[in-house]
Amino acid sequence: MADARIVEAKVIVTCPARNFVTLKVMTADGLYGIGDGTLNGRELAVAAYLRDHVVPCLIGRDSERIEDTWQYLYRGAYWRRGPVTMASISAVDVALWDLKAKRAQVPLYQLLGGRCRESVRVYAHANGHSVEDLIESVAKHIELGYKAIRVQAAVPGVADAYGVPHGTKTYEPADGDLPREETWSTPKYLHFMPKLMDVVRAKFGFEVALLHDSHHRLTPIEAAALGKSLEEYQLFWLEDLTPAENQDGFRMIRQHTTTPLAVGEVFNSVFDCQRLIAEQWIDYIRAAVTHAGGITHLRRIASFADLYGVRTGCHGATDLSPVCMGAALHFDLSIPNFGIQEHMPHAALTNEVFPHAYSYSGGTMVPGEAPGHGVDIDEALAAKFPYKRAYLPVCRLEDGTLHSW
Ligand code: GCO
Ligand code: MG
Repeated sequence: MADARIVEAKVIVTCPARNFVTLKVMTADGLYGIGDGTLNGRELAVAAYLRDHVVPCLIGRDSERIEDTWQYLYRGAYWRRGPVTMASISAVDVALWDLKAKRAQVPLYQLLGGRCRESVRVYAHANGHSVEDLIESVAKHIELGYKAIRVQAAVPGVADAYGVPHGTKTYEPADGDLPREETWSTPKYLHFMPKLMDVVRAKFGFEVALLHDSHHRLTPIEAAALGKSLEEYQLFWLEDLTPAENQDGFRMIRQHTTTPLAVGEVFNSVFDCQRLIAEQWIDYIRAAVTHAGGITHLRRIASFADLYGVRTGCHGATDLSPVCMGAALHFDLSIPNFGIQEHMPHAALTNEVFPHAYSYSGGTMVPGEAPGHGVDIDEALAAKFPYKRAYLPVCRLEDGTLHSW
């Protein structure tokens, strides 16, 4: 008889090219499941929350009771929501889904209702220090088979545009032992963007889907102006135009432009997007498995969004571990209102520490057929890369005012 009681749960913090927080949950019958709890720049807060407050509550619980465990950790804490809490709950939730699917010996998507599609459409990141560099980067990604590409380029006269690497390194924003300070100008950006999109469309035509991320830097009226100025370039989406703490800010953007809107990579609960979705102010919800309470809560968000014709576009940056990517691909495959999945490939070293069943080909990904979510952690290798403090940058306007990064 299988004994699914939890006997141990380990928090593993490792830095193979960048920091990751992983929870490994073990059951009495010798199975284990793993979940991702990485919160970029604040990793150790999640590790402590898990180790000191969550793990003691897990020992002896029935690992098969996923929903009940979710409710226990969410309602039971009294203090609800917040990125640290929700990343911790997610780590547990994904580990339990992994365990349940392994015990049933099926790939996770089978427990989520089975496949709604054959594969998952993904988008890549192209960027450049100049328009020419960007064009080269887009061409390279088209060659790799991507049909959807996010474009970010340096803005003339602006010291640090979002999404462009410093020097020749691969883009990885959390690179400072203390937060690096970047400088930003919205007027210069708004002036430049239509020119940029004009060049990209002239060069590549309208077949490739183009996306762009404003990274929370605009006011609602600036965002509305940007959306309007880019309409003729028919973008797949404009992302994070304005900070979304005030969901009503999106009402104004929506009144002025038909450019599709995506938001939500920093959301951690359905309550962060309840009005955005119900008022149909957005087209894509970007919440991620790791930051929005795991598969259990992300399914709830997606089901709610489906009622209003809003599709998903899960965050998939490198600061979400391969465990998150694996879980996201099972989720993407199984929901009716899937839109697109972000794909920012991990470093080779990260992939070595997290061997996985998922794969990319021709602009799409599949999670693979391994039981569970199909992602593992090589603990011995992980132990060779201890945590290294790393911060995301902060952003200031040209007069020194602190702005959203
Ligand atoms: C995106 C993002 C990210 C974030 C990063 C912060 O992929 O759309 O905006 O790259 O900046 O995840 O930790
Ligand atoms: Mg983003």
